[in-house]
Amino acid sequence: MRLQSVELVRVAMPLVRPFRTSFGVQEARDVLLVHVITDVGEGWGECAAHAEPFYNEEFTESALLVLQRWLVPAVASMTDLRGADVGAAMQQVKGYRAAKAGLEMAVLDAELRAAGVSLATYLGGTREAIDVGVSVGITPTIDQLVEQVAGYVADGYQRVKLKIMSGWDVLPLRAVRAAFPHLALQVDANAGYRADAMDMLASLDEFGLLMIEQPFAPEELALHAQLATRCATALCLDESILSVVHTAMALDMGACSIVNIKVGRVGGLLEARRIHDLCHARTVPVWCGGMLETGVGRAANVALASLPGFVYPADISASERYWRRDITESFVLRGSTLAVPAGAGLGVTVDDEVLAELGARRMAVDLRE
Ligand code: OSB
Ligand code: MG
Repeated sequence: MRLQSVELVRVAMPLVRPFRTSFGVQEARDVLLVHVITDVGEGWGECAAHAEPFYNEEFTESALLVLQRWLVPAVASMTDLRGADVGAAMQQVKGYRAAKAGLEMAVLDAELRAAGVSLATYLGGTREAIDVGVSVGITPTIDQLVEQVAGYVADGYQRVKLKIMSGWDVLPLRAVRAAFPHLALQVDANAGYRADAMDMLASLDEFGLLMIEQPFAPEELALHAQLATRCATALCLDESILSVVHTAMALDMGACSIVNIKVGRVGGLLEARRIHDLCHARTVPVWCGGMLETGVGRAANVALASLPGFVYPADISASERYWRRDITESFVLRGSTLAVPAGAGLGVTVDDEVLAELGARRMAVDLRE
């Protein structure tokens, strides 16, 4: 296989409701898609970066530039292109893992479509549907939070993740737990706390949470390990986990006992699978995180989450939880699950008309270095 042309598609997609976390509020996503045309057909990928560098260092514009200037030319120079080799070809570029993930995804999609193999099958998926939950942002009032959670529970979601931050932790949790005594509940701090929150975080044991996700800064592995010895609730890392090496380090240090795997944070589907494999071999449970993806990235996430080591519900909700209209077929909730696409590649089709209606900008990339 070889690349014939690459198009980067940038589209502003308003969220159905604003999403507030400890690092800020998002009202729309600055979506970047990678569209490759190869000698065997086309493929699509999604770069999960957001408009601002608030979740991590990467942001959409930076990813766009790095793709144009270095990543696409590196992959375009490969004459015997295979998705499995894309990661190594991009190794010279440090970081920009969401950009790399988007390009690798597009090449894999093209390769697997041509071969007639679904991404889930290629990755080693073992389920036809995956358990999912919903990640609920910080709301103006506790009443509004309880109301939102009630709406998602009515939709069918059986697991809810609440975003927490300093000033929005024990009280909102107490209210949601009182309203839903048996709901599978977990929290995510997006690295918003410092060491002085240790006692409060340990006290969250009273709420019977599935896990506490990323309370401290990404590099604070020792602090996470200290908290792990002080509370009964399992700790999960998100922002700290950038690769399989980071995963082994965090596990060896006792900084977490559960791992959130995100394709865009770790540089691609195949690194994500390596993290899954390491954790599976060590009997460490993993689950699939989300970055408010469109149907393209969602399809990849759902395929990944069909691997056997993904044992907690994924942060992959139905399309309607994010978008008034998705750019692919919608993912629809069935009970508290989503069906794994069975079609070749990602198994979804990008709707050019919807992209046009949304005012997408399509940019051809110069393939030469
Ligand atoms: O920390 O998991 C996170 C969204 C954007 C950035 C970071 C995170 C999230 C979510 C939403 O929690 C998950 C989703 O529904 O896509
Ligand atoms: Mg998180």
